[in-house]
Amino acid sequence: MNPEVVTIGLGYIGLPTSALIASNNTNVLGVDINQSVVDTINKGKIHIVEPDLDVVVSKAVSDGFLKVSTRPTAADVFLIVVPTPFKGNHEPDISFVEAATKGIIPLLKKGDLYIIESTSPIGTTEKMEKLIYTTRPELKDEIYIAYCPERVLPGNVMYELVENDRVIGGVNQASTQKAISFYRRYVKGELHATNSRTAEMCKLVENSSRDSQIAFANELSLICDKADINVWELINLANKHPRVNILQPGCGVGGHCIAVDPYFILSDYPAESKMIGKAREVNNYKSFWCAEKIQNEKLQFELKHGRKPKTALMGLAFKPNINDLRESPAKYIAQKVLQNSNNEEHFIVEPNIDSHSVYKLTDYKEASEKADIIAFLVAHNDFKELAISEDKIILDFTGITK
Ligand code: SAJ
Repeated sequence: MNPEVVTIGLGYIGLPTSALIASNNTNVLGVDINQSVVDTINKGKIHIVEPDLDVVVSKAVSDGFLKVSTRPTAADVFLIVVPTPFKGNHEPDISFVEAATKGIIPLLKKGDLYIIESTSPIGTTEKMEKLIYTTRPELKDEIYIAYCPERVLPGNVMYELVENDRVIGGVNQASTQKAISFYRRYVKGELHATNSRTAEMCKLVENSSRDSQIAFANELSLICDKADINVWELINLANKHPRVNILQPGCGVGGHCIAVDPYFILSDYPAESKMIGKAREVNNYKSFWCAEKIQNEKLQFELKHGRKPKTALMGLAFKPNINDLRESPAKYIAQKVLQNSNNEEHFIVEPNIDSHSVYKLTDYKEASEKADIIAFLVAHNDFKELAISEDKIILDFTGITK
């Protein structure tokens, strides 16, 4: 018997989505090109770190509602949840969406629903519609095609998949309504109808908006450093205004969404995307600036003490309390500092992972005791409980010691 739903891509979003749908007693076939991912999930296990996901996957697999394979089969609903990275020049790469679509085109039949969830440049859904109907002209207007972006926060995915509102844009009204009735079975949040282009842009805008807001905070941190003002105190005070809500500066913006999605607008609309582009520049520059700051502090120490300092680099993850290092500014800073090092000692700390293929990791307490300079790159909760002796030089890029 064919599954009702086929999901293509079993990563950070595809696997939780497949598991959620299957846990509602819907037969799901999850598809991934990576055989080891398929083998892991078929054993009821998971290959990513996300709270509560293991339990839901293991139950859905043992109940028989979630099966996984490297090949799709016919189904009634197809969800495309593959990555859309960018190429070297920051241009979006939709080749995975295209390949996934090509893989299911021969399986499509009248009445099927095809949905893209992958973050995509504007017009991708229409492009895939064209691809489908060029290959299978007899299906023209006989299937439903829509775009529905995910907007879940890593670390809280299983809750947000159900509770968040969703934006759903079909290539026509019938497609929008068909997709809405599908998501209504699994999502408690409101489902907002629109067209596919607006839905695509909405996802890009959400993350670009956050990027711009963080850039504002990061810019303030640079100004405050020169003006000898504590930026954390400043933001806290400014936020006492009823209509001001400034975010927190950090050592840059990382992850695979906020640091990536703005380029999807920028590369298609370069002349118009002035602020969006500037925000990316400011956030990237902040990481470079942090690395320089550490470098300078090391030189000052050597001049003053006549010996090279020991430096602790606290955190490698792209944000607090996770083990995900993708596009991590902290990792970039560590890399830069080590590249410029002249055989002095560094302690690389990341309490959320056991080991790293490049860096030798040091326990955070040991590192903070042994180091002369302690640079906080990520505000992990573990670091908050550290009792740091007064003779240490602290570079706090995260506000953790504020
Ligand atoms: N950051 C700051 N200062 C802040 C907040 C965040 O420097 O005040 C930094 C973080 O340290 C991190 C980066 O920004 O390096 C991104 O972290 P995040 O927690 O803001 O977001 P992500 O990347 O984990 O998830 C985002 C979310 N989008 C928005 O909040 C608009 C999530 O809802 C999306 O689903 C996700 O991107 C995605 O998949 O697109």
